[in-house]
Amino acid sequence: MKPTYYITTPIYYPSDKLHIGHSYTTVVCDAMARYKRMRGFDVFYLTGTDEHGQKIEAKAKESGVTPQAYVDNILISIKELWKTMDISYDRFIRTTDDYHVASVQKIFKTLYDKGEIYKGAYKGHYCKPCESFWTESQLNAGNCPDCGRPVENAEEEAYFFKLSNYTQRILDLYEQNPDFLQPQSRVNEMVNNFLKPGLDDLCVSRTSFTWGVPVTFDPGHVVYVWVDALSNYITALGYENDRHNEFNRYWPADLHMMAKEIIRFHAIIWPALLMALELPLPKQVYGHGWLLFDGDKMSKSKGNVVDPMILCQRYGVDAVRYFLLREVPFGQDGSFTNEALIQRINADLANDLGNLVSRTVTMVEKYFGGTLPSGRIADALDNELIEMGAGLAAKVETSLDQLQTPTALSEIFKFVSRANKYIDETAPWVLGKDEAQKPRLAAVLYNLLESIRLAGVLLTPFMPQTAPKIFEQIGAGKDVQDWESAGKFGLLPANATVKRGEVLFPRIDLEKEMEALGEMNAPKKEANELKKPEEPAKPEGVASMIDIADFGKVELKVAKITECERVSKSDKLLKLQLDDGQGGRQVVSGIAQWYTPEDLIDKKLILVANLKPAKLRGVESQGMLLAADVGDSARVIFADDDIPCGAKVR
Ligand code: ME8
Repeated sequence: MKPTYYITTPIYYPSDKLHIGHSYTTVVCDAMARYKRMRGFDVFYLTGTDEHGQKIEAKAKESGVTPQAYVDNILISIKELWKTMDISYDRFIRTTDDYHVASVQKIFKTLYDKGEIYKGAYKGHYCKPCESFWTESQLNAGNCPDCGRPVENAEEEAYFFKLSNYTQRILDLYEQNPDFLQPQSRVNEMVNNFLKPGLDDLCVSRTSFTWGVPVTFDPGHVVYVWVDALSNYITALGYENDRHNEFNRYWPADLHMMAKEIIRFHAIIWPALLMALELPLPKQVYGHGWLLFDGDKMSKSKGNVVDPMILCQRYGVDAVRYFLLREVPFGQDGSFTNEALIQRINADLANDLGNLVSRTVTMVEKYFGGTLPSGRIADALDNELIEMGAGLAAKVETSLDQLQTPTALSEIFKFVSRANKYIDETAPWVLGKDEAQKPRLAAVLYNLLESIRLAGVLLTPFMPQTAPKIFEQIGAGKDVQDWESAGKFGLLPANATVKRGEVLFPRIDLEKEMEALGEMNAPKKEANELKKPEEPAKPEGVASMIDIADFGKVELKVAKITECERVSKSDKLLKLQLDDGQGGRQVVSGIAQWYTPEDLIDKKLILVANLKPAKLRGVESQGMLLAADVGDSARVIFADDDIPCGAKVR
């Protein structure tokens, strides 16, 4: 029996179009799934959509459709994207699938019957945009401490999961299974920010909205977010339902993959729920870094989304996949820029790989009419290439077994470069001039074809559309395309016939392309946009006008962030120490969802210096910093580094 490998992406919110950040996780998982299949594993790759909740309910209302119609519509583009990107998932789960809903209801009831869930009340104030309840003492001047917007009074009957009982068991889990949560830095984050201070019980039902899984034994309650969402990993396999039947075969999961912002839910709440259900725990939870765009986490709400569909249309699916898998050291944050993408395509794919294939195939056609003779003369010059080729699969395996797709690809491309260098060293065009050198020339070209085959096999999980094109051009049959065949140099039959094909990766003119992209991004000018309205009472989007004296009451100053850390037990708050040019001060700000402390240290920002101090989550805040609202999120307004601390802003 084959060993099994169960890998999952998060289930994505279908609240908007998916962006290149979602493609990142999905493509990494796809490469791993393909790799494991090639290595003989019985793979199950799960992805899907997380379709319930108040946000979706509100968005549907805004669009004038039912929530179900709203998610059905977005689902079409999500599935289309995964099809385009060649994502080889084995199942796509929607949390609105009837079997999932029924399973979640059973799971909730089981937890209740076991005494793991109890009824309580959620009292306080509710911030609608943040979907957060706040207690009186947490409010900032009566407003939401995260976004500063007004809140509504609220008290809600709710069920709670006894998460607080699991603090020690989760700590033990990390200690006894160092691989459970990776990379290691995420463990420190969980332990210091959440486990050491002690876990709070978790609100798991709501009555203030209806778009969710109904609680069977208490009408009016719907299951709240994480019990519904996290359970997808087991309901998709048939846990507590008859629709599917793979639970025993694939559970526990080998790998839950996601970016770092939802690690807490997967590495604390999920194992606690599974412990409560007395089910085995996943073998690994991996929190990769963020793809940053202009230094920000790219997200749907920030307006700086790069549409993966457009990128695939312009550059080809495999070029985009290659970039995602190659560019960013896995586990860390990395930048996405169109320029970097184009440079990678030109340097690695067009110049190195594409050229190697087209030069080699052209020479085999030119000197031998497309088929090499069997008589070949070897030379000591060949040894380095052959040895490197024979050892390549093992190196790629080592990297991939640690999820390091960038290292695996870098090894393959080192070999591709080595093969290109081999062409320069052996100078086939010189050998081709002398009939007596033909057997030597045949050996050189065979070594090149074989090198290309090895690279093609090992590139298959990453670039599933390019590998077959390579095999076709070099005449490599199915029997020399499997993973095992990459472990040996010399398996391509001597009489393989090459066939020149299309250029694999056309070179892109960087300057022209950047210009074209710039035009695509430029806001479209309406014909009447240039006409000024006659006498505007106030600019559009402005709530009320003030005079200069009103503005003068606000003291704005430039300050530098000297220290920064998360406020414990809060997902949203960061505590910043600022050099304000006057001995320093502490400010607490609700930006932890969008910035890590490392993003902020040493940056300069604009401080509202004369705001009355307030306590946020019990931590004193002396002022606030300026940030721009972008969709549902906030972006800090940074100041130039050469402006001195304490400089007045007016
Ligand atoms: O969190 N860089 O869904 P979501 C890298 N429904 N990865 C990114 C990214 C970026 N800039 N932006 C998004 C949810 N991702 C919940 C999950 S799971 C039971 C429920 C990827 O649509 C990354 O994998 O907000 C991140 O964790 C996920 O999308 C969040 O997707």
